[in-house]
Amino acid sequence: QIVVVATRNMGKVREFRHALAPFGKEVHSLHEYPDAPEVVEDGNTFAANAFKKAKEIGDFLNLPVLGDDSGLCVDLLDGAPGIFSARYAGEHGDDSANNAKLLDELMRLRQGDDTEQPLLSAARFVCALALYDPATGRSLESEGEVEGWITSETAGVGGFGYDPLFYVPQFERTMAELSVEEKQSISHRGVALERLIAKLG
Ligand code: ITT
Repeated sequence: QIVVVATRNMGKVREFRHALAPFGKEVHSLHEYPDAPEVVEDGNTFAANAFKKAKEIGDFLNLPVLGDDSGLCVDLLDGAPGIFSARYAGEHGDDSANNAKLLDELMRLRQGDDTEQPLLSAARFVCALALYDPATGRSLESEGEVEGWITSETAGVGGFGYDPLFYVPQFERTMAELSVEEKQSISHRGVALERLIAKLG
């Protein structure tokens, strides 16, 4: 049975495939539907954008669709980049430019601090999910978060996005150093998906 996720982000797709395979679900992304429209992410919240992705693609395909809107909120940056995480450095989805900009901003703010503290700021990843069914016009929604720290140096090659800079205290490693299973067990997306599945009953 197929689950359509309204995303072009292969990092997200990999995680959904891994999480849903045990339920016998095959995950399709928008790479399988090249004619699907571009969804303009102009909502003010993760939840609003997740719903928009699910509804616009669900109505277009006439199939139930899962939308994921997620991002990184950094305390020292008053919650930025937040809903703008994918295009923080300008170009959409340029992970290494986004990471470089995040480090630049934090280093600038920390200038004058003479501590050798490698953890630059507390931060959290947030994920909002919406599962929209065009047959009923209804949607199920959930949200998940994970708390961590932005480190001064990238580490690890797993995951995607800001994972190499996001230090997870429970594991004493960055998100990019975790296996897919480990990441899923604590991540914003893993938590949000668990909550959505619980709502599905
Ligand atoms: P779609 O809209 O096609 O799903 P996107 O990458 O544009 O793909 P978002 O608008 O939700 O998706 O932006 C999410 C950004 O937040 C993503 O590009 C990463 O920079 C960051 N992000 C989200 N989840 C992450 C995770 O698990 N690990 C690292 N970074 C993450």
